[in-house]
Amino acid sequence: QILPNSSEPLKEVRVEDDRTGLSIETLKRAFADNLFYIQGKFPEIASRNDFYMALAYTVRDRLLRRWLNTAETYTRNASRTVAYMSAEFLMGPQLGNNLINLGIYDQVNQAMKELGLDLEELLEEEEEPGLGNGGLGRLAACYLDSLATLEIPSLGYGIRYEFGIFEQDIKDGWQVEITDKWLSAGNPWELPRPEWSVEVKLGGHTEMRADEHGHFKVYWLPDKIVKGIPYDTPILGYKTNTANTLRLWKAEAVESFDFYAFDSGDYLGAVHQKTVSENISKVLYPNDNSAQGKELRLAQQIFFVSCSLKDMTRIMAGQNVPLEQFADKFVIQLNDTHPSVAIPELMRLLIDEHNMTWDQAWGITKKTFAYTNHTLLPEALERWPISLFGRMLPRHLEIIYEINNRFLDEVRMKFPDDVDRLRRMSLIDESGERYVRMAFLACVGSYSINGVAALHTELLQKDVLHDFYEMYPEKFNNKTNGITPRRFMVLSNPRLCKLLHSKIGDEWVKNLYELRKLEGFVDDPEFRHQWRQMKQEIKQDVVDYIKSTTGINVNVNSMFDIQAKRFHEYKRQHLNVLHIITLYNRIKANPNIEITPRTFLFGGKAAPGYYMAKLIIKLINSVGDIVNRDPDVRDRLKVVFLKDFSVKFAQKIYPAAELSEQISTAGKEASGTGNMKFALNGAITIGTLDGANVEILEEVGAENFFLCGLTTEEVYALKAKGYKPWEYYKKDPELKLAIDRIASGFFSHGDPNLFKPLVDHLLGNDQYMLMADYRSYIDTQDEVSQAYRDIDRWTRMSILNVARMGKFSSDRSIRDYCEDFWKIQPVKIDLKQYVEATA
Ligand code: GPW
Repeated sequence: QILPNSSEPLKEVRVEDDRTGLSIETLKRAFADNLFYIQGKFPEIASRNDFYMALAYTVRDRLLRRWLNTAETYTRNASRTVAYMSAEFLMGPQLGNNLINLGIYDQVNQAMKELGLDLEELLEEEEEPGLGNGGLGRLAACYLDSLATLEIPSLGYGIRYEFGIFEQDIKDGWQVEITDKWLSAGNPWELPRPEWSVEVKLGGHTEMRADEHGHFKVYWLPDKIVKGIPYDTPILGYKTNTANTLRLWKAEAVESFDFYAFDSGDYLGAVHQKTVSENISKVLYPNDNSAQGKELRLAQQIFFVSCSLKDMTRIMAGQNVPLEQFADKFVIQLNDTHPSVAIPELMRLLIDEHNMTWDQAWGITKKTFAYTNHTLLPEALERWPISLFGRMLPRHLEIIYEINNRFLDEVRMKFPDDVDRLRRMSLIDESGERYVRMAFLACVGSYSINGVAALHTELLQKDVLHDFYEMYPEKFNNKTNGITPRRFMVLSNPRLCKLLHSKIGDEWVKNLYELRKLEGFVDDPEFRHQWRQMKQEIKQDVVDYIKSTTGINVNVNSMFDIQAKRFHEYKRQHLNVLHIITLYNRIKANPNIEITPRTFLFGGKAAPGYYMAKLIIKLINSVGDIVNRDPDVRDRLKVVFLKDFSVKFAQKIYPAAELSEQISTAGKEASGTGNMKFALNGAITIGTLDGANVEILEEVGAENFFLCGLTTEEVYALKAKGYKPWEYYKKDPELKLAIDRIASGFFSHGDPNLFKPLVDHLLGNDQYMLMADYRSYIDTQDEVSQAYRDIDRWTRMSILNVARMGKFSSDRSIRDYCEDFWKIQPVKIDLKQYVEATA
């Protein structure tokens, strides 16, 4: 680090008021300045995006002061830091959230108004960074918000994908994918830090050679090197001065490659090499809860993990912390196994590049990592074919073999003469083609293993990781997921916030348990009236939105019944469809039947290669086409597929929900977090005893939750005794008719082939047991319809759901992580008037 050595160094630089001031006048001046000097536009020729950018830079300036203050404090104190490693960060739009967390939403709103602009419109303009698939990526983003709000020194480490999750269009009822060019208009929230670039080795082979002292050492001779460039985004806490960092790596070719190729005259070859390197951070894999085992994906994993670990050693060197203290300086949280190759990579760095002994390096590694498991689904558990793994990471494979040898010795010691156990627990699956089992590697290399909801953790211990639980019971713990109330309430639901403000103040934003105070108002008819009024206004906005985007007329007085999440058979969107068809069939059988009017809203993407999920989307649209047009229905049922579900869109939709569909097969959804977002916004859940639904039910009370379906034990028992979906179909006339209508081509212009694969699945093996849960689901839905007719009862339920959501704040989750095993304390950041310049 170069410090100015003049007798009067750049000690203090005055930070311009226009870059820090929060008054309306200052904000307006700063905005005009940024429009002129950054965008290079005057108002008459400025586009809406220019105005958005000018405002974004105005806000970023205000973040920068807090960001640099924070970095400076952490550096000076060499603070213990959480490194949250994740292949996905589904951040959502930044502008609105930063306004909320800075506490200047109203000022900026007013400033824009005085300039003749509309803040809402500018917020709409932002292209969100969709660098995640769903729950796992969004959880990472909520955790960054809570870490900053709780003033915990932390860094998010991930990949700066050039293309995030694809944009979804619907053509003829089918999903069509469009590439997500989120960076095309520029990203005002990030700062590239090329000076902190690092190099990552790939491929090649290893050799034993004597070093300069005559000691034998392993050398890895890669056949490829790529450069990682960090891009930093500030993560501001809510009404604190803490601004932590999200550091995402972009892959580029190293210059030496160009020189090499130029020398040999292979100009096109050099350019090609460049493309190959840059491919690494090109695109997010669009699979949720399914591991594809692709080479490029492994390259992404080692790429960001290696960059991040080297970045951490650089930080330590800058703070004069010796490498022996790695585990004291950093705790690395592995967001599922996607970053678990960090375990052998840290071993390699410590041994090969910093000359530690195996035992020293292993001692540090085991104290550094903590692993969060997010799924029980076998197809989502990552395993890498040994051949592929060894080709790309020959040194890491050697290290994994050595970890495995020593680990199996430990197992042998604890469980003598148990050969089958050794086979089951080996980090290498040798039952057929050989694989590295990444979840097992993560278990062995971490000091903590956590599930994401109580039931999920229990099932991990009983089932998927049972052997590891017996081996290391002390490592296992539960950390039930949470969501940030800043984005999913303060920012997204201003109407509800206003009402809450008038009754219980704003303390709940930082302490969500404060919502309990609402319970005192459930018996107040005036309050209940206001509550309903509020919901009605929000619903009307969505009605208008649907009308303008799809042309469909939705009855604002119908129940808004919403299922918004990734499409996956285990999540059972098609069970919801069977309910819609059942209601439709009842109307067809008796057009004058009494029916509670409902609007069924669906949102979510299917993985591009997941045929069955895409067929379910097509089914929803096909059923909608019939139901929405049939005059017998008389507008009592509407089915709407809201395309391109995203964080931005989610924020619009959760507040309007009245019924939240959380109907996964018991034992399949690790936690779910959409369930929490809906309930926090006053929707009532219809759900199975799965994931965090169990805990939501526990918190809100059974009388404020619609429970349906088999329990996990019942699912297991039914599987064991031989599940026959056909029998349910035969015995239940409503079920039979619903299935028959799909199978006959009723919803597919008479074509019985279109949905045949789906019908065959359901009547054949029905892996997710829709047939078994159908009757319970339908009967519970009938209770829902009854309850909705009792306006007072429904309103009470809605209020009590909100009042009892305290537990599901991500602040609670993060506090639990900190206290239980991160062992890390908040660090207060003083906001200085001046920023020191350290050249
Ligand atoms: F398979 N989750 C997800 F475990 O969104 F890696 N994507 C994924 O690829 C995986 C899990 C993985 C979700 C879980 O499905 C959901 O139940 C959970 O609430 C969420 O992760 C956050 O923990």
